Amino acid sequence: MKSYSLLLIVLVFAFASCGEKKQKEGSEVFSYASVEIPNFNADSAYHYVKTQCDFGSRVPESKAHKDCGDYLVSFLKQHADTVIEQHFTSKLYNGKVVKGRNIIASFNLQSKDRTLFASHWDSRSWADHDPDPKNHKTPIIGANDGASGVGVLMEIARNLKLSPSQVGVDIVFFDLEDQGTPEWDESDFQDQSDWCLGAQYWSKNTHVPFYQAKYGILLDMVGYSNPRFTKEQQSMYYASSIMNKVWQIAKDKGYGNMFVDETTGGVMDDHVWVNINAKIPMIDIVQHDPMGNFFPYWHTLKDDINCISKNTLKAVGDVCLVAIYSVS
Ligand code: AHN
Ligand code: ZN
Repeated sequence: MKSYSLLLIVLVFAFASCGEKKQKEGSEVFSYASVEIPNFNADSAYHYVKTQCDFGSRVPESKAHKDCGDYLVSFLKQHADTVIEQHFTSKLYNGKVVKGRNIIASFNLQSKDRTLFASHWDSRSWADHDPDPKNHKTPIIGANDGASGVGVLMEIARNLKLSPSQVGVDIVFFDLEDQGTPEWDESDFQDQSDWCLGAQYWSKNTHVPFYQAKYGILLDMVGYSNPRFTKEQQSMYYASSIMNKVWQIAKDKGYGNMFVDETTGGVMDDHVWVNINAKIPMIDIVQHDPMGNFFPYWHTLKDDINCISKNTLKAVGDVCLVAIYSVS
C-alpha cells in the first residue's frame, strides 16, 4: 500500500516537471520552458522565398532590388513594432560606389533581453561559379543564397505578430553581403572586407545607439534539400555555447541529420562583423562542408526556386522558434 502511494507521488512529480526537461551539452545545461511554440508554416516560408525570387536578381542599383526592398519593408511594417531602414553607400571591390539598404524590424521593444536574427537579402551580381563561363557575369536569382534565410525570418515575423514572445527580437536584413570580388577578377582582398558590406555598416552604426542582444543567429543558404549545417569555425570561436545550444535544440527536435556535430572551417559571412564590431556573439547557420564548399549550385544560375526544400525551411524555422520561445 505504502509503496503504491510513493509511486503515485513519483509519477505526479515526473508529470509536473515535463516542461522543464533539462538538457546537457558539454558543460552547458539549459531547460525548455513549458510554453506553447507557434507553428512554423513551411508553405508560407516557401511563398516568401518565391516572392523574392519573382522580382528577379536583387542586385545593387536594379529595379528588382528596389522593389523587393519595398516589399520587405511593407511586409515587416505589418508584423513588427518598428521597422527602421538604413540607407548607406559602400564601395565595391572595383571602387564603384553603390547604394545599400539594411532593413531592421523589432518585436517587443519593452524587453531588454533581446535576440538578433539576420540574413542577407541581396543576390550576387555574378554567377562566377557557374560551370559555363559565359554565365560568369550574369546575376543570380539567389533563391537559396539570400532569399531562403529572409523567407524563414519573414515566417518568424508572422509568428511573432500572432504570438508575441517574452524576449525581444530584432530581425535584420543585411544588404550587399554577396558582392565580393568575382573569381574572374584579379583583385585580392586579403581580409575579405569586400564581402558583407551591409553587415559592416550596421555593426558600426547599429539602428539604435548601444544596441545589445544576448546572442545572434545568422541564416545563410538554409533552403537546400538534405543540407548539412556544420559547426562553422568563426561561430565556434565567438559563440560556441550558443552554437552548441542551437545544435542541441535541433537534435531534440529530430533534426540531427541536418544539424550535424561536425566542425568546418571559417566562413566570411555577416556574423563575423557583428561579432567583431558590435560585439554580439552571433553564429551562422550555413550549409558548409569540410572542403569549404557550400550547396552544389552556389553562385550559379541554378540557384533558383528549384533549390528550395520546404523540409529544410521547416527544420530551420522550428529550431529558431524554440530558441525564441522556449529556451532562456
Ligand atoms: C566567401 O566566399 C568569402 N564567403 C561566403 C559568404 C557567402 C557568399 N555567403 C553567401 N554567399
Ligand atoms: Zn553568395
